[in-house]
Amino acid sequence: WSRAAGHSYTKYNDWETIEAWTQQVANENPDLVSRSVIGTTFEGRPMYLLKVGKAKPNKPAIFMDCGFHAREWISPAFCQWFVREAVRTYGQEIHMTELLDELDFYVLPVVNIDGYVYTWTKDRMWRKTRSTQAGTSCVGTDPNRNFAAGWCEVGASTNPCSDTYCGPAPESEKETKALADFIRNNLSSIKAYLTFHSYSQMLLYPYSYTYNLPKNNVELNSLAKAAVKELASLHGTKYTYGPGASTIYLAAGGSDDWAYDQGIKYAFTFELRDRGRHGFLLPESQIRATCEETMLAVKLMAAYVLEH
Ligand code: ING
Ligand code: ZN
Repeated sequence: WSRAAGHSYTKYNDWETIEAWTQQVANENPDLVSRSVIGTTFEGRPMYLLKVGKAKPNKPAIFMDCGFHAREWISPAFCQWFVREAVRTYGQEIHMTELLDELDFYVLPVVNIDGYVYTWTKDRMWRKTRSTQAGTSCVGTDPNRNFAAGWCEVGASTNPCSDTYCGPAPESEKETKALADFIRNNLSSIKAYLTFHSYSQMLLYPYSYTYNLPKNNVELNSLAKAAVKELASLHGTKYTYGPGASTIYLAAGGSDDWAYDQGIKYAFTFELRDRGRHGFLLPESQIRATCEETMLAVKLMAAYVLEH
């Protein structure tokens, strides 16, 4: 198989390197990792999904995605880190072993691959997809405004030139459609949805499209509180947490709100480091600490989901 030459967990990897890595990590860990393709991006790139867990019938699952927004490079770095820690510590560390014995993690390392490639080649601050449409020369839709959750009602733009353009219709983007189709087709097993963005150091849960609170608001609040406390225990990194609308801003069409309304009772958006000093340009020297502390929160949440 092709080797992931130059891949490093403590550096930002370009798409070609991440693509080779998905194959390598699956090939090297056949009892824990399998790779599938859930769709194709606007520019024709395959969207790889890694299923991480020990084979066993009828397992519950947690869906995790990274790289919704092209410039948020720490996010794909975390998904890669998560998979590495899973395979590295399985059979070594009791908590991870139990999680992988009892749960499957679906990990989509980069959702918006075309945008990610564009940030490496043309514009480091690009956010949206790279889709084009008739009637405008502006490119791209905000994938996190493109879901059918109060779609385009608030905190999103109908202007194709805007960075928060909601798109011509919900799931108009091949990338969001592929993600939504996969979740719809696996709703009976998926117990939690975790999506990783940056930056702000926040742990958000529904809703972002309305100030209404989700039915299990009290439970989500206490789980978020426990997760950010666990995260802070490693390096003291402080996260705020709460419903998206009141914690960050009102914004419709987000994937966590959509997943929640599909019936996935544990839906969270992480806003990883930092709080703005470096912003989207988080130095590579912070990848390790960011990923290590985030692992603690994710493992706590996974253990909670397994018990409930
Ligand atoms: N933040 C998210 C965004 O898409 C968000 C915040 C989360 C909005 C959940 C809607 C739903 O704007 C970043 N940094 O992208
Ligand atoms: Zn984002």
